[in-house]
Amino acid sequence: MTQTAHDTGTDTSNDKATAAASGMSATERFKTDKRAGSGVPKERVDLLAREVLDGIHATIRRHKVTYDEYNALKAWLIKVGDDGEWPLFLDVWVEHVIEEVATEHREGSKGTIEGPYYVPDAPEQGANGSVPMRPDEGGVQLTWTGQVTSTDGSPLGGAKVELWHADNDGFYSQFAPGLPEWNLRATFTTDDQGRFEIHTVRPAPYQIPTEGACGRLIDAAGWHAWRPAHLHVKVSAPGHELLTAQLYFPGDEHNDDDIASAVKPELLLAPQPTESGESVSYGFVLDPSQER
Ligand code: MBD
Ligand code: FE
Repeated sequence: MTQTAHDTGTDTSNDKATAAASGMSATERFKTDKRAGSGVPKERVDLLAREVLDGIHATIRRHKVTYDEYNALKAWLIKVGDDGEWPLFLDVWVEHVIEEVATEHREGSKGTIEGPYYVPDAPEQGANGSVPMRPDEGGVQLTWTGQVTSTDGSPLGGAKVELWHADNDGFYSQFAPGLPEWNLRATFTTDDQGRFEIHTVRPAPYQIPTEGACGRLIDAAGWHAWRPAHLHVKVSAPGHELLTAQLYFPGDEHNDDDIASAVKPELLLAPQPTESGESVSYGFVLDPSQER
């Protein structure tokens, strides 16, 4: 299951975690996932493809795009594929609007984008446990307690809280080589009061991989590659809509200029210092599934 630089054809001379391999690993992951969409109706493809092309044509006319610029675009699009960075590109610059549209009807907790580095079926840790980590895992210890409820206030026992996040160096297990398979990935199950208690470490601010095509775009446009430090979660319970979210830490300088546009004020944690690190309380309200 573990994706290594070697598996994905990326040339690295050692097995240490590198950012370059991560984009390519996300492509391999997506291809083996069951979620790749198919069967979009012809009418939708016609409408959407035509409107996107109309938008491109309008930009070309408005800004009198040259052959030099057209060829730079061609070369860059080829490079996105060669580098395996389509998932990274789409999740950083497009997914936030997909998520906005998909969840605008919700009354429960706000969510945000999934990003490219989710892996299903992380190890079960019960209602109260520690995320798998190395003995010398870097970062401040974080204790997170919370409750999962339905929009009517009833507690959701047996709800799943899947957590994944980068390590203190900004690397995700199974996407950067050299990390234990399930490092900083776990699944928690709420008790009969809907409660959970999670022990992990606080992740560091995160730079998306800059060695590939996305980095070239960022460079060429004079942007930056930073995302604020974040915890990823998926929260699910029978009869309820799946909530995909990320949680952020106050004071992070990139909360206001996340390259992936995925920060919302409702997703900010308020951690308190403790003797051994930090503790935080944050819970989730799930919307009942819509009847069809
Ligand atoms: C990430 O860790 C991430 O969360 C997103 C959205 C994009 C790239 C890397
Ligand atoms: Fe992330």
